[in-house]
Amino acid sequence: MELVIILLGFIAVSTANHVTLTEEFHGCIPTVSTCATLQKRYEIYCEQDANDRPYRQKAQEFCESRGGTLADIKNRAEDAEIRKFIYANKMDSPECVRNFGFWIGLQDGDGADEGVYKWGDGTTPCYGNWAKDNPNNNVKKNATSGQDCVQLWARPGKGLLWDDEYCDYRPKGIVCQFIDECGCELEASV
Ligand SMILES: *[C@@H]1O[C@H](CO)[C@@H](O)[C@H](O)[C@H]1NC(C)=O
Ligand SMILES: [Ca+2]
Ligand SMILES: [Ca+2]
Repeated sequence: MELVIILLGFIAVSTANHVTLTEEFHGCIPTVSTCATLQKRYEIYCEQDANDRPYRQKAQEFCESRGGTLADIKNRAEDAEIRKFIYANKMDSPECVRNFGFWIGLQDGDGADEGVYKWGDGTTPCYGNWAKDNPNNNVKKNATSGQDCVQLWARPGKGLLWDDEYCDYRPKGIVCQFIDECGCELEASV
């Protein structure tokens, strides 16, 4: 019951602030589509509720509740489009993201998987746009896991470049994606 209340509160806060954008999906070698008109649509949300923990997991569940996932940014065009929308709608401001970031669908693991980054669909990134000195797996606030969840970094001067962040330390904005599969499937090329 508690969970339902928190989630509804989150939706009520967030829908007022969200922006939708649509673009053609270009995929990322070696992932190709069998369908020429596959569409990827994004929804970008201001900061989640401070009670919405664990933050990164709740962000993914929020996107899933809308029929999507956290965004996989597979190439420069998608990355640029998302940044352009955030800036055009002033969503990089503290009024939208007091904690200076937006969750995307990239994570690494711990132990042997430290530094092994995967998108939500299980693919390894073939495009990256990391902020200077990142990913750095900072362990100051979490000695066990360090930083395993990637954000678009909205701190002034960081340019929405990618930064690995603690998964459950600060609430963030959310970039969801929705793929219209138009009756076809993604296939891996040789
Ligand atoms: C450290 O991060 C892990 C994985 O996100 C989490 O399960 C754990 O609770 C965190 N520990 C602290 C002290 O925040
Ligand atoms: Ca890490
Ligand atoms: Ca970092």
